[in-house]
Amino acid sequence: MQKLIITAAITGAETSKDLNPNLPVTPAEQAKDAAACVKAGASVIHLHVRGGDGKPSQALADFKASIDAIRKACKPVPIVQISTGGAVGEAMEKRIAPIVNLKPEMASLNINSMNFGNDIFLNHPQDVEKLAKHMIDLGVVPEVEVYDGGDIELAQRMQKKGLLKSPIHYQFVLGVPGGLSGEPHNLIHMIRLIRPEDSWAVAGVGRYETPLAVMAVVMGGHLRVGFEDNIYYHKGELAKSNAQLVERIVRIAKEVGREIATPDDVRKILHN
Ligand code: KMH
Ligand code: ZN
Repeated sequence: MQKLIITAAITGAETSKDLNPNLPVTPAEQAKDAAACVKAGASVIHLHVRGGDGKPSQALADFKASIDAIRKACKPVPIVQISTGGAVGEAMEKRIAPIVNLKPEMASLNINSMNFGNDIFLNHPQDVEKLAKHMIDLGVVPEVEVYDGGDIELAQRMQKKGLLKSPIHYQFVLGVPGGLSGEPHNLIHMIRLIRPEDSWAVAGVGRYETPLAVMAVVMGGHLRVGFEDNIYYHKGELAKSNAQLVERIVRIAKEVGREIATPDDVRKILHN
């Protein structure tokens, strides 16, 4: 099995301090939490940023402030994966701008539209194509966010058109109302749809986070934990930090003998 890539999705766009006061939103809070996640074993930080008002932002200055603070605080320096999903309703130009201007090592890429809770997450084919082309041209590694089986077939069609390089690295985001739920058989179904050369990670939303992460550990996949997807440590008990969630899955991985990837390991695994 490949070494385990642990991504910490520390902030997200749909969460707020009202739901969990420990949510990091300022660059300083994000840097402190990311440093603890990296120390615990996370190698990738999936990054959404907030503006001064605490609301989701795609502003370059906000991304730059958080990325600089995270890179300074973390040892070793993690892969900072910029979110191009942003918050639902965000204009595509603003979602593309951080890629073109900041040229991150890695970024998320959402390729399909869907109902997302009570909202619509719109990803027009022409916009997706534009974003995917920028990523190829700039050497930004895409993590293809997929929420249902049809998204995988769409990614394979994009690959045929030269919009995605092979192998594809997928994030199966399971449990969003509007996408596939996080039942174990759904993860198995998603894994069966991808090509043998491709790699996968899973992000279970809410109560699905830990069981799906454990499945990834033993099945040879990779995983994502963090407040973007889940704010609880146990049912009814808020997590104290993102690092607490990373620490738990690292303990489990070590118990079953799965080695943890460092950021440099991830660079070798994913930079093709
Ligand atoms: N906030 C969601 C609408 C991503 O980061 O690429 C989209 C999202 C996915 O979080
Ligand atoms: Zn995200």
